[in-house]
Amino acid sequence: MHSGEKMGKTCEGLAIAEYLIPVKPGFGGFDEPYDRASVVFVGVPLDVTSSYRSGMRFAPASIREASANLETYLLSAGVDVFERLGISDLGDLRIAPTDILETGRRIEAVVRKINYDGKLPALLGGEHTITYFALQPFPDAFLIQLDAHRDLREEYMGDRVCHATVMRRVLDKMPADRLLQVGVRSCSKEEDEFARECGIQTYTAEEVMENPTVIASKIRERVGNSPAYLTIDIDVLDPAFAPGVSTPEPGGLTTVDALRIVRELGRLNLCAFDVTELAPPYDNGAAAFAAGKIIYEVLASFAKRD
Ligand SMILES: [Mn+2]
Repeated sequence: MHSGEKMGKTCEGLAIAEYLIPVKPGFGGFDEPYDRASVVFVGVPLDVTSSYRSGMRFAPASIREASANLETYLLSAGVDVFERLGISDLGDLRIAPTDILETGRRIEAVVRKINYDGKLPALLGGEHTITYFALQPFPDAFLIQLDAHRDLREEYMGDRVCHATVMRRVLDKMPADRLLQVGVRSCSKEEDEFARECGIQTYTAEEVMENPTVIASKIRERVGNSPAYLTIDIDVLDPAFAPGVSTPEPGGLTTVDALRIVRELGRLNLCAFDVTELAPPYDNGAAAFAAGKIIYEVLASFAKRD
Protein backbone atom coordinates (compact mmCIF):
# COMPACT_ATOMS: atom_id res chain seq x y z
CA MET A 1 0.00 0.00 0.00
CA HIS A 2 1.20 3.46 -0.76
CA SER A 3 1.98 5.31 2.45
CA GLY A 4 -0.28 8.23 1.55
CA GLU A 5 -3.25 5.89 1.25
CA LYS A 6 -2.92 4.43 4.72
CA MET A 7 -4.52 7.51 6.11
CA GLY A 8 -7.87 7.35 4.41
CA LYS A 9 -10.15 10.11 5.58
CA THR A 10 -9.65 9.69 9.30
CA CYS A 11 -6.65 10.16 11.52
CA GLU A 12 -7.79 7.98 14.35
CA GLY A 13 -4.99 5.63 15.26
CA LEU A 14 -2.83 6.97 12.47
CA ALA A 15 0.78 6.04 13.03
CA ILE A 16 2.87 8.96 11.85
CA ALA A 17 6.01 7.87 13.72
CA GLU A 18 7.32 6.12 10.61
CA TYR A 19 7.48 9.50 8.87
CA LEU A 20 9.49 11.18 11.63
CA ILE A 21 13.08 11.24 12.86
CA PRO A 22 13.23 12.30 16.55
CA VAL A 23 15.47 15.30 17.30
CA LYS A 24 16.54 16.32 20.82
CA PRO A 25 16.49 18.97 22.08
CA GLY A 26 13.43 20.19 20.25
CA PHE A 27 12.27 23.76 19.62
CA GLY A 28 13.10 25.87 22.68
CA GLY A 29 14.75 22.90 24.35
CA PHE A 30 11.89 22.07 26.70
CA ASP A 31 10.63 18.85 25.12
CA GLU A 32 7.11 18.65 26.55
CA PRO A 33 5.44 15.30 25.87
CA TYR A 34 3.14 15.30 22.83
CA ASP A 35 0.06 14.44 24.89
CA ARG A 36 0.41 17.58 27.01
CA ALA A 37 1.27 19.91 24.12
CA SER A 38 -0.96 22.54 22.55
CA VAL A 39 1.68 23.48 19.95
CA VAL A 40 3.64 20.82 18.06
CA PHE A 41 6.76 21.56 16.00
CA VAL A 42 7.90 19.46 13.06
CA GLY A 43 11.03 20.11 11.01
CA VAL A 44 10.52 19.68 7.27
CA PRO A 45 14.02 19.87 5.73
CA LEU A 46 12.75 19.77 2.13
CA ASP A 47 15.47 21.19 -0.11
CA VAL A 48 15.05 19.92 -3.66
CA THR A 49 13.55 22.56 -6.01
CA SER A 50 15.74 25.57 -5.29
CA SER A 51 16.48 27.60 -8.40
CA TYR A 52 19.41 29.43 -6.86
CA ARG A 53 21.08 28.57 -3.58
CA SER A 54 20.10 25.62 -1.42
CA GLY A 55 20.79 24.72 2.19
CA MET A 56 17.22 24.86 3.50
CA ARG A 57 17.69 21.29 4.74
CA PHE A 58 19.82 22.76 7.54
CA ALA A 59 17.17 25.26 8.62
CA PRO A 60 15.18 23.23 11.20
CA ALA A 61 18.38 22.51 13.16
CA SER A 62 19.48 26.16 12.96
CA ILE A 63 16.12 27.48 14.12
CA ARG A 64 16.05 24.99 17.01
CA GLU A 65 19.56 26.06 18.05
CA ALA A 66 18.61 29.74 17.91
CA SER A 67 15.36 29.06 19.80
CA ALA A 68 17.29 27.51 22.67
CA ASN A 69 19.40 30.67 22.94
CA LEU A 70 16.57 33.22 22.91
CA GLU A 71 14.49 34.15 25.94
CA THR A 72 11.13 32.41 26.16
CA TYR A 73 9.71 35.41 28.01
CA LEU A 74 8.45 38.04 25.56
CA LEU A 75 8.76 41.56 26.88
CA SER A 76 6.21 42.79 24.30
CA ALA A 77 3.54 40.37 25.50
CA GLY A 78 4.52 39.96 29.15
CA VAL A 79 4.26 36.21 28.58
CA ASP A 80 6.62 33.27 28.93
CA VAL A 81 5.49 31.05 26.09
CA PHE A 82 6.56 27.84 27.79
CA GLU A 83 4.58 28.73 30.91
CA ARG A 84 1.45 29.43 28.88
CA LEU A 85 1.69 26.79 26.15
CA GLY A 86 2.71 23.15 26.14
CA ILE A 87 5.22 22.93 23.30
CA SER A 88 6.39 19.65 21.84
CA ASP A 89 8.67 18.84 18.90
CA LEU A 90 8.20 15.64 16.91
CA GLY A 91 11.56 16.01 15.17
CA ASP A 92 12.13 16.05 11.42
CA LEU A 93 9.99 14.64 8.66
CA ARG A 94 11.66 11.94 6.58
CA ILE A 95 12.07 13.46 3.12
CA ALA A 96 11.71 11.25 0.05
CA PRO A 97 14.58 12.93 -1.82
CA THR A 98 13.42 12.29 -5.40
CA ASP A 99 9.65 12.15 -4.85
CA ILE A 100 8.18 15.48 -3.84
CA LEU A 101 4.60 14.20 -3.97
CA GLU A 102 5.42 11.39 -1.54
CA THR A 103 7.14 13.91 0.74
CA GLY A 104 4.00 16.02 0.39
CA ARG A 105 1.76 13.13 1.42
CA ARG A 106 3.86 12.69 4.56
CA ILE A 107 3.67 16.41 5.37
CA GLU A 108 -0.09 16.36 4.94
CA ALA A 109 -0.48 13.22 7.08
CA VAL A 110 1.56 14.63 9.95
CA VAL A 111 -0.22 18.00 9.92
CA ARG A 112 -3.62 16.31 9.69
CA LYS A 113 -2.82 14.15 12.69
CA ILE A 114 -1.59 17.03 14.86
CA ASN A 115 -4.69 19.03 13.96
CA TYR A 116 -6.93 16.03 14.61
CA ASP A 117 -5.43 15.79 18.09
CA GLY A 118 -6.47 19.39 18.74
CA LYS A 119 -2.97 20.87 18.63
CA LEU A 120 -1.43 23.68 16.57
CA PRO A 121 1.04 22.39 13.94
CA ALA A 122 4.17 24.57 13.62
CA LEU A 123 6.42 23.65 10.71
CA LEU A 124 10.10 24.54 10.39
CA GLY A 125 10.97 24.45 6.66
CA GLY A 126 12.55 23.67 4.36
CA GLU A 127 11.60 25.26 1.10
CA HIS A 128 8.31 27.05 0.65
CA THR A 129 6.80 24.17 -1.36
CA ILE A 130 5.87 22.53 1.97
CA THR A 131 3.02 25.00 2.50
CA TYR A 132 0.94 23.56 -0.34
CA PHE A 133 0.88 20.15 1.32
CA ALA A 134 0.55 21.40 4.90
CA LEU A 135 -2.48 23.48 3.92
CA GLN A 136 -4.49 20.50 2.62
CA PRO A 137 -6.16 19.62 5.96
CA PHE A 138 -7.59 23.18 6.14
CA PRO A 139 -9.84 23.68 3.10
CA ASP A 140 -11.68 26.63 4.68
CA ALA A 141 -8.66 28.57 5.93
CA PHE A 142 -7.35 31.94 4.87
CA LEU A 143 -3.69 31.80 3.88
CA ILE A 144 -1.60 34.75 5.04
CA GLN A 145 1.73 34.73 3.22
CA LEU A 146 4.59 36.91 4.48
CA ASP A 147 7.00 36.82 1.56
CA ALA A 148 9.11 39.02 -0.72
CA HIS A 149 7.75 36.99 -3.65
CA ARG A 150 4.33 36.03 -4.93
CA ASP A 151 5.26 32.42 -5.86
CA LEU A 152 2.43 32.48 -8.44
CA ARG A 153 4.14 31.09 -11.54
CA GLU A 154 2.18 28.44 -13.43
CA GLU A 155 5.45 26.55 -13.82
CA TYR A 156 9.11 27.25 -13.26
CA MET A 157 11.89 25.63 -15.25
CA GLY A 158 9.49 22.83 -16.13
CA ASP A 159 8.31 22.22 -12.55
CA ARG A 160 4.66 22.67 -11.63
CA VAL A 161 5.21 21.97 -7.92
CA CYS A 162 8.15 23.97 -6.60
CA HIS A 163 9.07 26.95 -4.45
CA ALA A 164 8.24 29.43 -7.25
CA THR A 165 4.79 27.98 -8.06
CA VAL A 166 3.57 27.02 -4.62
CA MET A 167 0.89 29.71 -4.26
CA ARG A 168 -0.39 29.06 -7.80
CA ARG A 169 -0.88 25.40 -6.85
CA VAL A 170 -2.65 26.52 -3.67
CA LEU A 171 -5.02 28.56 -5.85
CA ASP A 172 -5.80 25.50 -7.99
CA LYS A 173 -7.92 24.49 -4.99
CA MET A 174 -8.53 27.65 -2.94
CA PRO A 175 -10.51 30.79 -3.88
CA ALA A 176 -8.11 33.68 -4.53
CA ASP A 177 -9.88 35.97 -2.09
CA ARG A 178 -8.59 33.81 0.75
CA LEU A 179 -4.92 34.42 -0.09
CA LEU A 180 -3.31 37.54 1.40
CA GLN A 181 0.23 38.38 0.27
CA VAL A 182 2.18 40.59 2.66
CA GLY A 183 5.63 42.14 2.18
CA VAL A 184 5.69 41.57 -1.59
CA ARG A 185 8.36 43.36 -3.63
CA SER A 186 9.25 40.99 -6.44
CA CYS A 187 7.39 39.05 -9.12
CA SER A 188 7.16 38.61 -12.87
CA LYS A 189 4.81 40.72 -14.98
CA GLU A 190 2.65 37.63 -15.52
CA GLU A 191 2.42 36.93 -11.80
CA ASP A 192 1.43 40.53 -11.14
CA GLU A 193 -1.26 40.45 -13.84
CA PHE A 194 -2.55 37.13 -12.53
CA ALA A 195 -2.70 38.51 -8.97
CA ARG A 196 -4.65 41.56 -10.14
CA GLU A 197 -7.06 39.52 -12.28
CA CYS A 198 -7.82 37.19 -9.36
CA GLY A 199 -8.05 40.05 -6.89
CA ILE A 200 -5.42 38.69 -4.52
CA GLN A 201 -5.12 41.06 -1.56
CA THR A 202 -1.57 42.37 -1.65
CA TYR A 203 0.35 44.55 0.78
CA THR A 204 3.76 45.53 -0.57
CA ALA A 205 6.83 45.66 1.67
CA GLU A 206 6.73 49.46 1.60
CA GLU A 207 3.06 49.53 2.59
CA VAL A 208 3.80 47.23 5.52
CA MET A 209 6.79 49.30 6.62
CA GLU A 210 4.70 52.51 6.61
CA ASN A 211 2.69 51.03 9.47
CA PRO A 212 2.83 47.31 10.21
CA THR A 213 0.16 47.50 12.91
CA VAL A 214 -2.38 49.17 10.61
CA ILE A 215 -1.79 46.55 7.89
CA ALA A 216 -2.13 43.78 10.48
CA SER A 217 -5.44 45.28 11.66
CA LYS A 218 -6.73 45.28 8.06
CA ILE A 219 -5.77 41.63 7.74
CA ARG A 220 -7.47 40.76 11.03
CA GLU A 221 -10.60 42.59 9.89
CA ARG A 222 -10.64 40.64 6.63
CA VAL A 223 -10.02 37.23 8.21
CA GLY A 224 -12.21 37.68 11.27
CA ASN A 225 -12.66 34.45 13.21
CA SER A 226 -12.08 32.18 10.22
CA PRO A 227 -9.25 29.67 10.47
CA ALA A 228 -5.97 31.20 9.34
CA TYR A 229 -2.78 29.51 8.14
CA LEU A 230 0.23 31.80 8.54
CA THR A 231 3.19 31.10 6.25
CA ILE A 232 6.34 33.12 6.86
CA ASP A 233 8.95 33.02 4.11
CA ILE A 234 11.91 34.47 5.98
CA ASP A 235 12.95 36.39 2.84
CA VAL A 236 10.14 38.81 3.69
CA LEU A 237 12.89 40.38 5.80
CA ASP A 238 15.46 42.57 4.10
CA PRO A 239 18.69 40.67 3.37
CA ALA A 240 20.39 43.06 5.78
CA PHE A 241 18.41 41.40 8.59
CA ALA A 242 18.24 37.88 7.17
CA PRO A 243 21.06 37.25 4.70
CA GLY A 244 20.75 33.48 5.00
CA VAL A 245 17.83 32.83 2.69
CA SER A 246 17.52 30.96 -0.58
CA THR A 247 16.45 33.93 -2.73
CA PRO A 248 17.36 37.28 -1.14
CA GLU A 249 15.36 40.30 -2.27
CA PRO A 250 16.47 43.81 -1.23
CA GLY A 251 13.95 46.38 0.00
CA GLY A 252 12.33 44.30 2.70
CA LEU A 253 11.03 44.49 6.23
CA THR A 254 13.19 45.11 9.25
CA THR A 255 12.98 42.45 11.95
CA VAL A 256 11.02 44.95 14.06
CA ASP A 257 8.45 45.43 11.24
CA ALA A 258 8.01 41.66 11.07
CA LEU A 259 7.65 41.34 14.84
CA ARG A 260 5.04 44.08 14.87
CA ILE A 261 2.97 42.41 12.20
CA VAL A 262 3.14 38.85 13.58
CA ARG A 263 2.33 40.17 17.05
CA GLU A 264 -1.11 40.99 15.64
CA LEU A 265 -1.46 37.99 13.32
CA GLY A 266 -0.72 35.57 16.17
CA ARG A 267 -4.09 36.59 17.63
CA LEU A 268 -5.95 35.17 14.63
CA ASN A 269 -7.72 31.83 14.83
CA LEU A 270 -4.53 30.07 13.71
CA CYS A 271 -4.89 26.51 12.39
CA ALA A 272 -1.17 26.13 11.59
CA PHE A 273 1.93 28.15 10.77
CA ASP A 274 5.23 27.60 9.04
CA VAL A 275 8.59 29.34 8.54
CA THR A 276 10.35 28.59 5.25
CA GLU A 277 13.26 29.38 2.89
CA LEU A 278 15.94 29.91 5.53
CA ALA A 279 19.34 28.84 4.15
CA PRO A 280 21.73 28.83 7.14
CA PRO A 281 24.99 28.40 5.15
CA TYR A 282 24.67 31.97 3.85
CA ASP A 283 24.94 33.89 7.09
CA ASN A 284 26.33 33.73 10.61
CA GLY A 285 23.04 32.78 12.26
CA ALA A 286 21.26 36.10 11.79
CA ALA A 287 18.35 34.70 9.80
CA ALA A 288 17.90 31.73 12.12
CA PHE A 289 17.77 34.01 15.15
CA ALA A 290 15.32 36.32 13.37
CA ALA A 291 13.17 33.26 12.56
CA GLY A 292 13.34 32.07 16.17
CA LYS A 293 12.36 35.48 17.51
CA ILE A 294 9.46 35.79 15.05
CA ILE A 295 8.21 32.33 16.06
CA TYR A 296 8.35 33.25 19.76
CA GLU A 297 6.40 36.42 19.00
CA VAL A 298 3.71 34.39 17.17
CA LEU A 299 3.53 31.95 20.09
CA ALA A 300 3.26 34.72 22.69
CA SER A 301 0.35 36.32 20.83
CA PHE A 302 -1.24 32.93 20.26
CA ALA A 303 -0.98 32.24 24.00
CA LYS A 304 -2.72 35.52 24.77
CA ARG A 305 -5.47 35.32 22.12
CA ASP A 306 -9.00 35.87 23.31
MN1 LIG B 1 10.12 34.18 -1.06
